[in-house]
Amino acid sequence: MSDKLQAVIFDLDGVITDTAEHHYLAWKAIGDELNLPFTREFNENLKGVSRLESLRLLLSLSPVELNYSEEQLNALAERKNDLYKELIAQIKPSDVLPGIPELLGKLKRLGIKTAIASASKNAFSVIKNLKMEEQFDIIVDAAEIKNSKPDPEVFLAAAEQLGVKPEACVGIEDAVAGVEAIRSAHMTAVAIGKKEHFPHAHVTYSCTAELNADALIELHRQH
Ligand code: B16
Ligand code: MG
Repeated sequence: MSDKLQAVIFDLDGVITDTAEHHYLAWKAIGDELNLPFTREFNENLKGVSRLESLRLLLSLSPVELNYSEEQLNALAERKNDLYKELIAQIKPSDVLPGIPELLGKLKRLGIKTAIASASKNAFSVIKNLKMEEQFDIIVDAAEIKNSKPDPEVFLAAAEQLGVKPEACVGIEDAVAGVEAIRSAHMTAVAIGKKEHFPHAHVTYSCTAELNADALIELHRQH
């Protein structure tokens, strides 16, 4: 049996709010400009992955070899980010995903700590627009993380900053790379999305409304 559950570590985009959709729309605009066959299915590979790595994946869809200079690549990534920032400027408190406020409230009452472990350098802006700055014990600064998901670094940093052992944590993710990161961090992994995308998750829920503190405690106890 594992240690008692002490912390729940949340991914941001696609778990706390639907910014996964905003990332998709911004990349889709860049893909359309470059005439790349970018689909929602392919977008699953970009979730949780850093901005430049996402661009590299997008460009890999080209049937011909693209020889962009580093400067051109940075300009494309910056343009995607400008589009994304325009979209997230509209985010408001009611955009928090169903079930999240109730889950955070229950975890607080139970004395279970919470953190955000996002790959996004825009995470603080999103949390600010949601007016959720006070609701998490820790928000890891993505700018301080050297190795992006699937590397466990951001989840391990969250546990360390909370002062808990990784084994005492549950991680919640909507990305394949994110679930791998949680597993590599030796945490209990909860996925949000389609079951077939997440063979390595300990449990997969179709949406955040299905999250429940008692079920997370029980799941963690079993792993
Ligand atoms: P940015 P998460 C990730 O956030 C997104 O899933 C991914 O699509 C994005 O490329 C990455 O953040 C970097 O974001 O360009 O804003 O720095 O899911 O880990 O919260
Ligand atoms: Mg995500």
